[in-house]
Amino acid sequence: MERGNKYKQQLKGKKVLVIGLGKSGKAAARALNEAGAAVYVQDSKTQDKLDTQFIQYMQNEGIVSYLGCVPEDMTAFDMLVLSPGVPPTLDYIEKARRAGIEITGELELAYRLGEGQFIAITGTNGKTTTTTLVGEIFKASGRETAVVGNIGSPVVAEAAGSPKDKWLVTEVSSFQLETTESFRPVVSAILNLTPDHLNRHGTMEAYGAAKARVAANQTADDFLIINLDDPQAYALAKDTAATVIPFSRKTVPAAGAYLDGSVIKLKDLDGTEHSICDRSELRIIGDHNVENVLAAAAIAFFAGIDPEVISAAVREFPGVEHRIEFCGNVDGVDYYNDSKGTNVDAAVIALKALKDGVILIAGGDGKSQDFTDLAKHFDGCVKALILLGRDAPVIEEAAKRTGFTDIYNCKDMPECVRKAAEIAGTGDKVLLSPACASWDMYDNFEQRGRHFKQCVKEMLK
Ligand code: UMA
Repeated sequence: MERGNKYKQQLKGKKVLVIGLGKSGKAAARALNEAGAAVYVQDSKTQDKLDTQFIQYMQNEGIVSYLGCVPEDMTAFDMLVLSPGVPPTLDYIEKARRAGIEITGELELAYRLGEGQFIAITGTNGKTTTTTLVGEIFKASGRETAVVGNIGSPVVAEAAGSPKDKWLVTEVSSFQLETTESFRPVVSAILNLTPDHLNRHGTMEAYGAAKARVAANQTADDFLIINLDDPQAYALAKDTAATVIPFSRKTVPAAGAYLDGSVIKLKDLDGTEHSICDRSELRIIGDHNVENVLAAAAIAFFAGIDPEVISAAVREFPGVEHRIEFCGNVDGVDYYNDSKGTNVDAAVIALKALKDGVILIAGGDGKSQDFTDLAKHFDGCVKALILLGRDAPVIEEAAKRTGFTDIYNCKDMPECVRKAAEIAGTGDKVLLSPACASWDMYDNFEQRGRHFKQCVKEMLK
């Protein structure tokens, strides 16, 4: 019997508690309900703070909820399905684990509930750009494609009941991978590995181990596309049985994707080479984007897509919102929205791409990061630093330690943008790349990025 139908049968009548009622939890609860499970839901928020439409759905379907509280008896359930933002180490979840209750996540559930084939892309940075580009290439090839996951749309909504010829191009986060068990993508990718989410994972080892789970169940028939130029990321290839395919800007691998001078090329397992395009033809800027293109080209190629289709899609790709997104020129100053720069490494990447004359707006929820590496990149690149959000003082301290003193503290985004406009001269670039999560001031990085763009737009009027 097929994977999805078999699992549906196992779910019938099972008592499943879905934890977290954001995008993932709501989609998981719906899929479980449709599969015939007895669904329960829990969220730390009270009912008045949750989606009214979904509350109505739960009432109609007789789904029991624990809102603003936790169930007293966790042993009453057969399985827990965690949303990615819910740490598996919470007390009541640990209690259930100790009682032998199965604990899984939305990604694993999605995998079990359908037949679709997975492409799974992880890494600290570049996931969304690479996933979007891979999605574009797959669509251009004529395959039935859904672009899902950490990128913003729950996997289970597209994967449950999916047929074998449907491709789920999935951005996967370490949070989602932490709870996988049998998840096995046809092609996986690890783009890079630098410190992030250490407040959740504790150590770099644990964070890396979560990322490595993307290839844990792959076999030699599957491919792991991995960054040869990033030793920490590349080390994660050691435990997989997948066929490992490197991509590199610096060396020519035996098979994989690489730069020959300025030409992006692919090399098949038998040594056959294919030119994709010159890097100057790309519409997205920076070395990091060359890496994203190398990874995307290798992913698509080893999933069986024609190099000509890859070449055309890569040349046309305009980039993604909130990633070094050009949002206008006001009085000779370029404004860039990089709200997705939610960690130090991402912000450094944006600084490197813009090179010099940068007025940097940063700050937010710093996730216990060390900002020294960010501050080290200011010299010769950043003219002024404008800070906002909860962990602004931590960044200020790191900047001052490196001798950087052109620092301004602002209370909100409009004040930041006004200050930046006041400081910037012709030819300068104002960059929002916070190096922090947005959660101290906004619901998510998209809302923060849109607010920045709105502030810029108002100056354009
Ligand atoms: N909640 C609890 N208890 C907790 C934590 C959260 O009840 O301990 C509840 C919250 O009250 C809220 C719900 O859980 O109602 C939110 O769940 P969630 O945080 O898992 O968020 P979702 O809306 O389901 O969005 C998640 C991803 N969010 C996180 O991983 C934090 C989204 O990635 C993803 O797009 C979405 O699933 C669809 O798959 C966002 C993200 O910030 C973009 N990801 C991190 C990143 O990229 O750095 C990993």
